Amino acid sequence: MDGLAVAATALRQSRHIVVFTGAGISAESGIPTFRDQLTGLWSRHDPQRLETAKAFRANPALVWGWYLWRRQQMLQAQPNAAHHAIARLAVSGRQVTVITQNIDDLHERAGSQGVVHLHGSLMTPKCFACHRAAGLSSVEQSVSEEGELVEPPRCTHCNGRLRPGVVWFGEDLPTGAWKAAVQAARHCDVLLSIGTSGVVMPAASLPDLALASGAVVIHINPIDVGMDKSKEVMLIGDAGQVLPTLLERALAS
Ligand code: BV8
Ligand code: ZN
Repeated sequence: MDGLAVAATALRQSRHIVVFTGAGISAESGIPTFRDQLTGLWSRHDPQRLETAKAFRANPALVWGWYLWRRQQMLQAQPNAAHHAIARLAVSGRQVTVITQNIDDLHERAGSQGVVHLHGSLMTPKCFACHRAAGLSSVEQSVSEEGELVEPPRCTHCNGRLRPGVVWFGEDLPTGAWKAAVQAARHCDVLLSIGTSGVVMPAASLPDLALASGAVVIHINPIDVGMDKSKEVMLIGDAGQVLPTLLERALAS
């Protein structure tokens, strides 16, 4: 049986599916990924310069401006066919847990509920000093181009600088989110790993955890990211094409 048929059969027979996504699922919505050459964010700058608390301390206006730019890109983007296919999966009578490394809200806007954000979200700024959540109204500012410096707003409680509500390198993942993700990976029948290069830990350990727990892992990516383990399927292609086709095959009665 070809990969698509194996994957469709596994999904059809599953009771609990984990959908684990990375930046690649938002690529067809026009949001740059990290590693893709040319368009990738990390091909234009060093993540350690922008995605750490140390970077924020050193240059809050640069980091805050960059996240404002990314938030604007997200608000101008629309969920794509892959996000919508995942939302449809959740109403197919199975338990579906969506776990994402992305900080955009495209899964939610496509209708997915209870999305587990391992690395936080652009929608939840908080105070760098007292960690209190700050309402979105605090993010009225806008930027006209990437790299523009914007001084972060101040916390109404302690006057500390606001920061993006994301997980930076060297920061712990939100405990509740990580626990829920490990639990789901341990107990699912199928884990769909979509649009991730599998580099950033500990998030990237989830497919291995699912495999070790006896699940089938299906990768969807234009490049082969498979680890050649048994019960692992590699579907080469764009998520916006492959996922709707796969679900059509799997859910066709
Ligand atoms: C932590 C939020 C404990 C911010 C991000 C081992 C164990 C634990 C930690 C470490 C470890 N080894 C190293 C570490 C440290 C570090 C780490 O993993 N470093 C890496 C670089 C080696 N991890 C951490 O610091 C984590 N914290 O472990 O806490 C701790 C505490 C103190 C001290 C030490 C440890 C926190 C990491 C979180 C970082 N924050 N994001 C923001 O977004 O700005 S990471 C960010 O990068 C994303 O969230 C994501 O996780 C990662 C990017 O990966 P992808 O999503 O996969 O995107 P990428 O561009 O790489 O790939 C896109 C893929 O899509 C490609 O494969 C492409 O082919 C494909 N694609 C393209 N188009 C399509 C497509 N696929 C389908 N369809 C398409 N159309
Ligand atoms: Zn504060």
